[in-house]
Amino acid sequence: MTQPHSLKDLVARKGILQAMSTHSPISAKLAEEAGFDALWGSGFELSALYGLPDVSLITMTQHLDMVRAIVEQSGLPMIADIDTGFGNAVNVDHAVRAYERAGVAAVVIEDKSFPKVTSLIEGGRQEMVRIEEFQGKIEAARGARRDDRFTIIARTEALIAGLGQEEALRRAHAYVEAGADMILVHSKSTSPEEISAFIDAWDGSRPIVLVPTSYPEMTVERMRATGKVGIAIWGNHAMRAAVTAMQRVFRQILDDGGIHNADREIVPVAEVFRLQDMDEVKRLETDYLR
Ligand code: SPV
Ligand code: MG
Repeated sequence: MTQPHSLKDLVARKGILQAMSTHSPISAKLAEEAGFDALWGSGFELSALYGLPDVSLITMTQHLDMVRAIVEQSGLPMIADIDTGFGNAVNVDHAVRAYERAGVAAVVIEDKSFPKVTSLIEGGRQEMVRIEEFQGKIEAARGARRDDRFTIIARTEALIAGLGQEEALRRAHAYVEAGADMILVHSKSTSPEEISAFIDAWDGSRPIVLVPTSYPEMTVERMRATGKVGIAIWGNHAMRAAVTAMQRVFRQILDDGGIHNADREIVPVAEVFRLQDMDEVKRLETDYLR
């Protein structure tokens, strides 16, 4: 399914959009049924799905293949996490063309150097590229898109790297100057104060995108009250929910020596058939198998 969504227009119309993390078409379908506005094509979740750390090991092809499979199964706008853009501005040009063709609504490009290290890890190596270099990447992304409704979100890791508010603001302004449609500012602080200080100082020239994984007191209501936040990304809750459920059920099956109790805790097979659209298979068989 192609997605002629304009995330920029949706934010302007609806206020804060809530994007749920996805790592598979089935997680995207569940997010859509639950009522989220958009999908986050998380690099962290896809890395975890492969059992790998989120340190630029997943290739663009692996991520794009999954994003394509998700977009085919969901009508929600997809915000693709393309990390550092898989290299320099030349790689960004190539990536943006490919992701736009795949039907995604937006990409997020972050200002760390390639290969990157996942943001929320304690003591992670957080190396940034120069501001001018990242401006070139944003300009390359703008130059590569065919439809200007395709939304380019510049992500600064200045707070993650411990460089402070002034540097985060300096970078965010420089990225707007280079043509970013929105600014994602990430923080691993466990209280919302660091992000609140950034938002207070922000001029509001572009909507802010937040991923409040480490500061969960930042609710949608609180974000709305700032008048400056456009998108809330719930960054890894699909994967963490899946891990929680599998750990619980796997343990129970071993403890019980059978599936008799676990079966009461999980959806019936019929629910998976529904998500796979087996009714459509039955219809096709009825109509065409002769
Ligand atoms: C992701 O989900 O891949 C993100 C968010 O980029 S975080 O893992 O918090 O950096
Ligand atoms: Mg990521």
